[in-house]
Amino acid sequence: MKSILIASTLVLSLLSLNAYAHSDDEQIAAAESQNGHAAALGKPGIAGNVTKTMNVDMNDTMRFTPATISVKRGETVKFIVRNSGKLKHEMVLGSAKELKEHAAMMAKFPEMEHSDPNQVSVEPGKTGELIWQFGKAGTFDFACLEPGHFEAGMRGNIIVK
Ligand SMILES: [Cu+2]
Repeated sequence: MKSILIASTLVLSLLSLNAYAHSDDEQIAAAESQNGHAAALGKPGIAGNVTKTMNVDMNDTMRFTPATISVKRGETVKFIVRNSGKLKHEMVLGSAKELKEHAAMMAKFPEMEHSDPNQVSVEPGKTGELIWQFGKAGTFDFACLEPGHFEAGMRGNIIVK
């Protein structure tokens, strides 16, 4: 009886070791695919290459309109982003994971100024522009990372076909 107990304890600890290793591998795989994902999104676009212009509205109900945007692979899109609310909003392109991490950082450091080519911050009543050349086909994400806005659902998808 005792030997069975020892054996099953051993099996259990082996199982948990295996589970641990497995989740580690998964984390690495997830990180790798995330990096690939970010690069697949594309790169800052050049104004002269714009083939499509899209109007996006942001407002204080914490929504983007439209919240789903379809573009073609390789296409350079100019987003004309209007803030029709009374709060500051922004449109940031990225992977869901990056956006989530960035949102957490913004929550910790609300005064943090950030400006990258994959985003546009727009003051209330103003309009900003973001030019982006999309890469591979896939579904990507965008969000507003003003503190609390991402969490309130201010996000959308870009479907690249
Ligand atoms: Cu916002």
